[in-house]
Amino acid sequence: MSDGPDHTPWPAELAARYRAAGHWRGQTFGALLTSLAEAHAERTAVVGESPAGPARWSYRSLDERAHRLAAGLYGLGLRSGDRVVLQLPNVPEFLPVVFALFRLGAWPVFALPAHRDSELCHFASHSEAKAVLTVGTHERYDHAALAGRVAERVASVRHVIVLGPSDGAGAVALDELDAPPRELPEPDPEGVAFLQLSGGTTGLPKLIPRTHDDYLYSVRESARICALSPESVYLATLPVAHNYPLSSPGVLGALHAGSTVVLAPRPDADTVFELIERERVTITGVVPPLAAVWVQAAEHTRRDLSSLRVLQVGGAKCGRELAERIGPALGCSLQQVFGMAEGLVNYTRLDDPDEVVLGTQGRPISLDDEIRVVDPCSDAEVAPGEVGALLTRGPYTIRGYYRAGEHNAVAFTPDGFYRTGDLVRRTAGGHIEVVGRIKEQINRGGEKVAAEEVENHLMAHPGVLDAAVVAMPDEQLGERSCAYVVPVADAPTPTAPELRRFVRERGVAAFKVPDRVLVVDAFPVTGVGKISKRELRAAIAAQEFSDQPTKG
Ligand code: AMP
Ligand code: DBH
Repeated sequence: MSDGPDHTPWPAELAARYRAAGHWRGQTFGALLTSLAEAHAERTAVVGESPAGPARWSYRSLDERAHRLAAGLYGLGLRSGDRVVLQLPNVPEFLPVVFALFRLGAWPVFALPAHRDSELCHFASHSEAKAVLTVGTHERYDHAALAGRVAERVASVRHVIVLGPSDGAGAVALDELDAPPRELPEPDPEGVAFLQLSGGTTGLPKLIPRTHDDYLYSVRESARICALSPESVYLATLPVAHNYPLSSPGVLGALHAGSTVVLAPRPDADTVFELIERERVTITGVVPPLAAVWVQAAEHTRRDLSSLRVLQVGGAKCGRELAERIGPALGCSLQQVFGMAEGLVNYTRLDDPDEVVLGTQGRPISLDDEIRVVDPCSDAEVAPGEVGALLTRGPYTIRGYYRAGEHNAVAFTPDGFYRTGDLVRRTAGGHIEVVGRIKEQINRGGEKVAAEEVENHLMAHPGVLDAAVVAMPDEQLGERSCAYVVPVADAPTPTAPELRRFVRERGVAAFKVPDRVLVVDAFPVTGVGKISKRELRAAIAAQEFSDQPTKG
């Protein structure tokens, strides 16, 4: 699994073209923050709730914090190229921490707050991380203890760094990593800046190496496409380490434009509407199920939402009906976003006609984003307007996952196109409509679940002979996961609640625990004897379930 290079560079000829076109400008994220602090010194950069209380930091203060923290992390022993698993919720410290790591040239690995032992151990061991940087307790979960277990199990991890109170022995308090700024060598702008996560389709989530140059290009263009300015206020509603709220345009796009970033500690309508009113938020991004909840809540709210100009919806398909309700209910424009941590991001533009905004997932950021819509079997391009698998290549789409040679051979075409696994149709105007997918993944309201990862957890149970996880349609989340399980013949047959508990207790993010488990005698098979997931999906879609997915 640790075969393959850390980073697969673009071919020299294309890299030269991206530089000549001005896409790649040779600027690092650290240098960007330095220039932002000069341009917007006392303007508010970030607003949020830190464990220490409310925070409101200027660009100058953010810059100073990042410098001092970089020096503190250096003092601890972290160096350029070291990997650091980062698990922070939506706290203001997220920003100085990532910029400190960028300045140091250490690579954050962007874990989500929902990740547990299984995922964090994988990120740490696969990246041979030197440190885990986390929060003490968040949403009543002890993240410091989780990080401690990772440090025990993964030999490369030498430091656990904790934001806020924790009683973890041996952990370093983030607050103590405050040192006078020091000169640090400037990282290579064409080198890796961080490892982002893929929702994945196979066993375990893949790590995605993104460079300063490529990511900064997508961030700069995203800020322009979303019309961000120093007057804008961007609210990070989703977990900020995710590629979407990080970069599309996300907190980085907002800072790039000199806007104010507000971090929502929770995405519920009460919390968010209060923040929109108080901070005069102009733009935020959500997943479709959250948009649906807000649309309903907006009917009764007494909060003043009039500052909101744009609601972005992405991460999963926004249906036409929901799309049509957003403008009238929230008094703002809808922007659809179809992106992926591997690179390509599509937006509907703010001046697109209604047909495009309501009925498509937008078009790519860049004219240099190459798009192919192909027959999944032959890779031959389909006729214009027909449905096919989306392949893409371009100035901010990776050429290979981190240390994943074998997987790269199937995830990319020989000429370097990334196989997104999405089924799309391209309109005559060049807009993309997502119509489905060929990858074995469940998109649970924007949270991606790799079928194989969950199948592996289920098959670790002694009573399970075989498992197949498929998506089932769901009114609220778009999809939920359904696990079909064939029990071992001569052992007690495990029950559905038992198997769900078993998966949860193996230490996985809660959204990966199968929503429904069905124990069956055998799987339907295809002509060549493979499990027919198509038939399993059809079976679950045809059934009417009056009962709710089991909880607990
Ligand atoms: P990841 O590769 O884990 O970053 O997940 C990206 C995937 O999320 C895409 O390949 C799509 O399958 C899905 N996705 C993201 N945005 C949208 C959208 N607006 N509509 C439909 N699917 C989306
Ligand atoms: O789902 C995603 O991964 C996603 C959605 C919208 C994304 O990575 C992005 C925008 O950048």
